[in-house]
Amino acid sequence: MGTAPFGPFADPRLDPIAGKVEANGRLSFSDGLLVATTPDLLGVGRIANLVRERLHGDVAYFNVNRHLNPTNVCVASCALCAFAEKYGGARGWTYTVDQAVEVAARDVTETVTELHIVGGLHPKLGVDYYEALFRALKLHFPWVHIKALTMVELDFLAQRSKLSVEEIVGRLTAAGLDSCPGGGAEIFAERVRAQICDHKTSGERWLEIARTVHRLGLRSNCTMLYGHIETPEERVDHLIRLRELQDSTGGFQCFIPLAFHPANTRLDHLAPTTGKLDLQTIALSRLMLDNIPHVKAYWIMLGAKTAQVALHFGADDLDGTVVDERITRAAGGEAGAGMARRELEHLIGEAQRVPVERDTLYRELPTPPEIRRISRTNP
Ligand code: V47
Repeated sequence: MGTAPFGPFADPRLDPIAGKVEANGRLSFSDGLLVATTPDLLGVGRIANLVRERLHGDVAYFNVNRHLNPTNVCVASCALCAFAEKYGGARGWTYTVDQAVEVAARDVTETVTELHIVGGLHPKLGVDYYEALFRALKLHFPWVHIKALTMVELDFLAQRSKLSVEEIVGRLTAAGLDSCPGGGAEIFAERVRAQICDHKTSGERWLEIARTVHRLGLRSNCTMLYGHIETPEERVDHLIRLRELQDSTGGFQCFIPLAFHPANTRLDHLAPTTGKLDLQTIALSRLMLDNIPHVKAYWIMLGAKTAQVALHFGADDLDGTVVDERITRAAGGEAGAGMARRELEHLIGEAQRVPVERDTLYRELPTPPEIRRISRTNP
């Protein structure tokens, strides 16, 4: 029999999990494994939704953002990646600072609140390039939050410049860096990293750099790439390692499960993720990460349809308008052109959630009057 208010579960093994969650208890590794592997998708969805509504009620967040990839040139050659190009390769690009500002200026209007900036590990770009880039972007778009550079990129910059991560982060913050995105975490288990990403940052090192970033006062996000060669045990282990770090720093604001896209990668023999795995991973994340406030259903990787349903499986955020996304597009994703604010609001509203625009730090933003007018005339 199920535990009130849930009613019976198709998989009765979920009963004690629901009981623990209702009592605000923490799920163990074996609880997580059950949540990750049960055939009862709707059961885990209902439990995750309880947590999601306890934290955020009916609200679903989105933001108005643009991606900017100053370079795709990368010294690593990760099997999971379709975005990177070797130095000197025909598909490579590297913007000068002026070119990067020009690309951003194409669509950074006053309604854009965030630039999401990541790129390859370029052998010739040092910390001075990123300092100049952030300074120029702040000069042109002073209202925009710069969320830039993964733990892997910070590690690479530190090694390349023979400086500590503290020094790199200090210099970049002085130049305009406001927070860090969550990429590059992939799966922490070394068995998997050895096969899917040969960049040198280990799982341990990724966590160590995140700890440093938080200690220096910056917020960051965290991710998990799933749906390739990892086991459910490795997924749960990844989440527990993030939870442990969050217990200690409190610096993660959002977790984003990233659905692997195999096209154009060296793992293109793998099948794309299924709807069940996508939704179950959202629910698993919400249930295991009891100390990270937000779980993002990144519509670019999930597709808008699954992301909408994920708002009832534990997710409270869809990310944003995401103009000019290139990493997923390179791997066969079809959403690179971005989504209008009105479409995001419609997706959220149709899912019976209340759309709330946020900034990168999850502060609620008032709807600008001109947007209110447009929304009224074009519902
Ligand atoms: O680090 C790379 C992953 C990440 C593929 O912090 C792939 O708010 C799927 O981290 N299929 C970049 N995934 C995206 C990312 C992100 C996205 C949105 C918001 C935030 C945030 C962070 O994408 C990479 C890597 O883990 N990735 N290749 C691929 N073929």
